[in-house]
Amino acid sequence: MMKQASRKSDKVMFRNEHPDLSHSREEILAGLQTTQKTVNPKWFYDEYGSQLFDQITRLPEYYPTRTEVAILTENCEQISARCGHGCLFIEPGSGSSEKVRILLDTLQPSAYVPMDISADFLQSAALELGSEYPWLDIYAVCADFNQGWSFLDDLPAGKRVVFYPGSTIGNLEPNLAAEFLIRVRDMMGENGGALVGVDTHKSSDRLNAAYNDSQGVTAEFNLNVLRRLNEVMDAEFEEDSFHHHAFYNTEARRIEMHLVSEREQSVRCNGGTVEFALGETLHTESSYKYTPQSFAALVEAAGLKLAQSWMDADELFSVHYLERA
Ligand code: SAH
Ligand code: AVI
Repeated sequence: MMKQASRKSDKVMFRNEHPDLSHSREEILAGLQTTQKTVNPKWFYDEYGSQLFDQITRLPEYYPTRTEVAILTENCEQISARCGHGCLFIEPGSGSSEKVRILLDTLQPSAYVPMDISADFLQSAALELGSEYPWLDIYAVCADFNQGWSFLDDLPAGKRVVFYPGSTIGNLEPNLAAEFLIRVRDMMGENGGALVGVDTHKSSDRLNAAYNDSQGVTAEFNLNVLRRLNEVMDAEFEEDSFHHHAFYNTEARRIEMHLVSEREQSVRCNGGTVEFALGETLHTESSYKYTPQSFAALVEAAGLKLAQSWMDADELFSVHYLERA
């Protein structure tokens, strides 16, 4: 049984390990003080941000979710056999836990561990999943997946498999993605694995459209960071003083999302001020795209190997099963 966990039902447990406010403030302030101002994309996700992301997944331009869902659906038997029936299935950045539903009946894990920074959204998603799958043990953990995963020590023993779909790995800078994979490798032990969804490098047109949707949902998602900064940093960012800008940086092979300052402004933040020149940007997210080869190189640098990979016919998205090298 998990320490400090609150029991939401017989089968659904919830544990809150959200980083404390002073730590969060220091981290955000450091990003606002660099030459290219940046904020970690985890700050998109409160209840509203998580809902906006769910809307993004259903947009006609946003191909990654429906492509990955098709890959998981078509290869469910093979993927479940790779992961191993009865494994402990851990999903960092689980969001609405939609994709795990594709695998659950076939995989029959010993337990499912959704892990997310968005506390309330995680809790409702876990309860809903629990009501749909009454046989499933769910240990929901609100935590930053870039920090320690020591809570896993309190969970049932057995093969551990990390499920990291959605190309969330693409939101980590490559050096941090390698560190993340090293943590996964350490955590999975000798016989564990990881099932990772990765968006592929492709035409700029397709990528630019996916991050500049015609309904403006991605723009709203991007601007939600300002609302989060206002709450967490006691700041006064004005939404209509910034606009959404996203583009594929072909050289770096990443989508960059920025908020562009529409004027010269001095924004009250954390008891001080943050200065923006006209046109200066706050870099809110990168979304790296990989070829199977460049992803294999990343994985190998972390002491892992691609044991099996699946792609759709148009090679828009890839899913990889990783094991220790
Ligand atoms: N796995 C789901 C959701 C992906 S969206 C899918 O494939 O559809 C990315 C998710 O990661 C969001 O739910 C967000 O809240 C969460 N997230 C982002 N950064 C995080 C961090 N540092 N720690 C924990 N969760 C994070
Ligand atoms: C969660 N993550 C993989 C999404 C992505 O595509 O990088 C977040 C997102 N940002 C804008 N649209 C979707």
